[in-house]
Amino acid sequence: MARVITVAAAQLGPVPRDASRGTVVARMVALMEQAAQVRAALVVFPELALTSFFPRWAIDDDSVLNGFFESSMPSRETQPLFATARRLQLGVCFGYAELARQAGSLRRFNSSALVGPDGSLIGHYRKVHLPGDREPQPGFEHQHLEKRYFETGDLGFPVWRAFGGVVGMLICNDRRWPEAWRVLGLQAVELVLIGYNTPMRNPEAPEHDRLVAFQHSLVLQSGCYQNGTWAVAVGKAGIEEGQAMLPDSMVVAPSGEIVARATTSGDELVVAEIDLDATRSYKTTIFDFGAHRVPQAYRMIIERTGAEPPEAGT
Ligand code: CDT
Repeated sequence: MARVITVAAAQLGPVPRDASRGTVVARMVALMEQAAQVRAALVVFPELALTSFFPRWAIDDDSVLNGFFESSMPSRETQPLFATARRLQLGVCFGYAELARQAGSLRRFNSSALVGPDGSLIGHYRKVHLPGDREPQPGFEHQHLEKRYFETGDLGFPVWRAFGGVVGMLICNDRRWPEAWRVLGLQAVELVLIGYNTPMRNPEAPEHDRLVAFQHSLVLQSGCYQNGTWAVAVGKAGIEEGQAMLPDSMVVAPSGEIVARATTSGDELVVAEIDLDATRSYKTTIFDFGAHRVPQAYRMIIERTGAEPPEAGT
């Protein structure tokens, strides 16, 4: 039996540094209204959706830095996202900078939240792969200081039973690492929700700049195909505070085909009707992990080469 749902990638155009949460949340609510009109079950927003991509700046003043973080979720300012989800019976996923108080100390993560159509929090993920630097790099027009502002996510790569299927989240740079996809794939993931902020230029390797869009779709298409899953990938696009950010939000099928794609660099809803059962014809044939994947052979190879063995079953 088909498990068909409509999903929407809610691409955001630039968010200025001084944009209030209220203005960004209002833009997000407008996109949620559009998603409800096409009867979407789920709308997905970018990484760090609520603010400008602040890791481009070296910020030394903690009170300024804290202004980009959420110390509770929902908060007074983000509550409208939860209320709108409930009012429209619409799931929502969005990225935000998380300031957590754990065992008396403050911890910072690059996180995403998954909210159900009843407005309650289904799950929460903390980004594992943090690109860029801890210290500002001399001569770079824009910094990429995620290592300065965030700790490595400590929640693993969980999946949730939601929206009629098995759902996981990755955040931006995570999508470039096959093991992140595979840990989700080993849990039979059927829909991966991915927000990103991808600069069009990488001053560390300008020779990659012409390939930014190609490598973005390459990892999404291969991650989906090799794990028999759908993905919704959503960017913060356009020229944000003088820095060009990749648009190209898309929905990718378990076949690896792109089924819907953004056509602008601004706020735009990219909609696709997807059948979660389309994952079956990959998970039960060419990528039937139980039948064809041989973890003990990987272990043997790793032992022979002297590398650290992975956890059992991974
Ligand atoms: N936000 C994020 O993770 N962006 C990275 C840029 C890496 S270049 C320093 C990405 O993988 O898209």
